[in-house]
Amino acid sequence: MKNDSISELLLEVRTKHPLVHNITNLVVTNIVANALLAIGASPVMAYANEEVGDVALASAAVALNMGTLDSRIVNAMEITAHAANEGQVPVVFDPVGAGFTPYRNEVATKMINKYDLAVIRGNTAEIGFLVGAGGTVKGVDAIGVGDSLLLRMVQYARIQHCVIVATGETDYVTDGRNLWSLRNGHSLLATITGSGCMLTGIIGAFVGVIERDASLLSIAHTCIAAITCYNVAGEIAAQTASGPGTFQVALFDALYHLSGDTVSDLAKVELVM
Ligand code: ATP
Ligand code: TZP
Ligand code: MG
Ligand code: MG
Repeated sequence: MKNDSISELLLEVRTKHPLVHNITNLVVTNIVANALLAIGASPVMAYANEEVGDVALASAAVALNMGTLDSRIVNAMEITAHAANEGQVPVVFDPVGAGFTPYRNEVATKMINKYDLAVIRGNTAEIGFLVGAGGTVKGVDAIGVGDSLLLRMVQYARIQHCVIVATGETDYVTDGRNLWSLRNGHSLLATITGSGCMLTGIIGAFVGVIERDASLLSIAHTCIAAITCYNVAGEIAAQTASGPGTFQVALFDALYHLSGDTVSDLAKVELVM
């Protein structure tokens, strides 16, 4: 993947202002909307069963996040995913806390098996659990990574026909054939809640500006662009932050002012296999 395509995709987000329908969690709703606005997208948070199908169909992409589940939200996620699939609107799924409780595992498995998901984005432990590679989930945080994660991720993406993103200090992206490692970001991202949830929304914004029938390779490139923009913004924010509080504020500013050229210069993307 060429670094200049990262800045082209960022420019597309800033000029098209894609509408991203988020069903996200109670902890992060506001910051996900603000992160999307800062990067140039247009967020809408909508949960009512009566309208989610219409909202999904009017959107450029849908981002579904399992952070604070209940049966009403699961129902809304199902109606949304069904409508999005019918309308060829790409769905990004964040299996927050998969591996932590049987309920989360059941919902994640159902969403993955029943609907076409363009991208599944979780931390390494959540993805490790889903792909059968182990890893330990403590609430919504990763504390251990299984050895076989990378190979199993690739196999799982091929079987499910989707792109899988596993984040952490190093992020991994696969389209089921290729595997990339991404080494941008900053440890302060792990000190604020919602850093993964904001990234999931931003991946939605980027996937929302490419063609609806894009190949998995092209969706994977788009995820790499989104993650690299976000993580370079994290690096820039860390330069002025004195801790998690100032870091979160600086992250919005960095997303807003982010230069495509800077991202291209600082990108650390490698094809692993
Ligand atoms: P968790 O629930 O464990 O916080 P998450 O869903 O928030 O997981 P993370 O894996 O923390 O997701 O990733 C969120 C973002 O933070 C990603 O962009 C990732 O690259 C970045 N990130 C997380 N930890 C680090 C780190 N130690 N160094 C650099 N970047 C990091
Ligand atoms: N509890 C349920 S959802 C949530 C918490 C703390 C936020 C998780 O956000 P992230 O981005 O996965 O760290
Ligand atoms: Mg986090
Ligand atoms: Mg998460």
